[in-house]
Amino acid sequence: MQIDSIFALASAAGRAGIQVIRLSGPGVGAVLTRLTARPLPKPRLATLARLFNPQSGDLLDEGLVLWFPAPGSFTGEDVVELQVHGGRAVLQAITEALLSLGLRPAEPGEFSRRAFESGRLDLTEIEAIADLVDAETAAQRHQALRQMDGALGRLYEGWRTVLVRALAHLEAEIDFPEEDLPGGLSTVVREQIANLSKQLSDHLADGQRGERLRSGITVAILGAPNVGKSSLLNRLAQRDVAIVSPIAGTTRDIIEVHLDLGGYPVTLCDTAGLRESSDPVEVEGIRRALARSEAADLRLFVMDGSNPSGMNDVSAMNHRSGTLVVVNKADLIADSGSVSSGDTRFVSAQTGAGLDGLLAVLTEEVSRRFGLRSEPSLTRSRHRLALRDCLDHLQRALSAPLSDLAAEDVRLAVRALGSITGRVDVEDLLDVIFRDFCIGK
Ligand SMILES: Nc1nc2c(ncn2[C@@H]2O[C@H](COP(=O)(O)OP(=O)(O)OP(=O)(O)O)[C@@H](O)[C@H]2O)c(=O)[nH]1
Ligand SMILES: [Mg+2]
Repeated sequence: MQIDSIFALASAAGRAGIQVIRLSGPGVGAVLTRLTARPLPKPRLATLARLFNPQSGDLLDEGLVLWFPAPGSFTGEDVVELQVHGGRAVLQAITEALLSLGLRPAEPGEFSRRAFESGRLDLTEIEAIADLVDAETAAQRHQALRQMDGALGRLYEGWRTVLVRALAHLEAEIDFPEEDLPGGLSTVVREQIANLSKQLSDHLADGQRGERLRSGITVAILGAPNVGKSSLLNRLAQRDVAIVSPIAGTTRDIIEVHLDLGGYPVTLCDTAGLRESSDPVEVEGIRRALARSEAADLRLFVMDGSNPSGMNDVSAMNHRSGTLVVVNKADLIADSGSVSSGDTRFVSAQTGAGLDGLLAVLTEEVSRRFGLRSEPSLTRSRHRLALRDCLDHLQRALSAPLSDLAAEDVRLAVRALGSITGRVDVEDLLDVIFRDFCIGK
């Protein structure tokens, strides 16, 4: 099969000091010699060169060129990187030259796909590159880097190896049965499968921390009308996002702001005040508030400290996991009794008192629930589905009445695990994964 050579802008488009154009495929070495009108430079060393249009001889730009001969490149193919001046005219001129030399523009994700197909990277590592590019906070960056380093892939490959071994054992037993063994699984294989099932279940019961860290953690602010929820949101966001007024029932829609909370990506949601109402718009707002609070990872239940009558429902809320109680308007309370303790924080959205403490507690809670652990976490629902599938087959293997049936289930379990790193026939999966990549990656 003839493999085309491709190219794409690898850096962001627009005016910049430098832009990087990446070329990959069997023809790119020849293309570089034509562009520079010089022999190939030393591999992997930045070399200053002038680039010409080989047809017209027109000078395109002057820049650094890098030559990565296969297989020591990102894609595993011959790769060339042109570091030229940023800007449209340069890009346009070089694009025309590359097209005239027979290269074609890369499809989204095509460089990464080639890296996978040449065995340079497994799927979890490639997904990690996408996550790193999308990372907005430090914790997201750390998680992506760890996965890119292959930690998650190694964990799953390790499990797959254990299963492949168990399968070999099982098949040997089927081919060479011992007279005195009863049907079903031998003790050794049964133990191996049961052990692995336990590890898989533990890994799956992780509170979705890896996925949450990737996509963002939701914190809902809720409470009765007029207690200062919107004021608190504005304070925490450090801008005037939500309307604040002394009229109870001001907020109707859910208002979201994105924060970097100590390195964690957090979406903070202000909601309508909770109360009995006959106004249909307010009723809908309250319905939305409750739904969002249900779906949120954490809740800030806000109360008005200057109005003790509204403090009744605290005990109910306080016992709900993932809920911090915030007593607002501390500036209106006489000093005694307004001491933050445990999950109850006294603050004033008006003066800002107590907010640092609230932020610290919130960050600590987010970090405890969603921070990186020593073992890698799964980061995508694609992984979760494959692991569940694997676990189902293992459970079925354990209860199979005949070893042949058990073996078939173990084979399917191996396949499910392999689909995470791409160690099986996953052609249909690939399209889904690479489709979301941007061009040049
Ligand atoms: N003294 C004092 N007043 C506050 C404080 N926080 C909010 N307020 C006032 O309380 C009133 C209600 O504030 P909002 O932030 O609109 O309250 P809310 O909970 O969003 O109200 P709804 O949207 O109606 O549910 C406004 O007049 C605010 O200025 C505070 O810490 N101290
Ligand atoms: Mg409000």
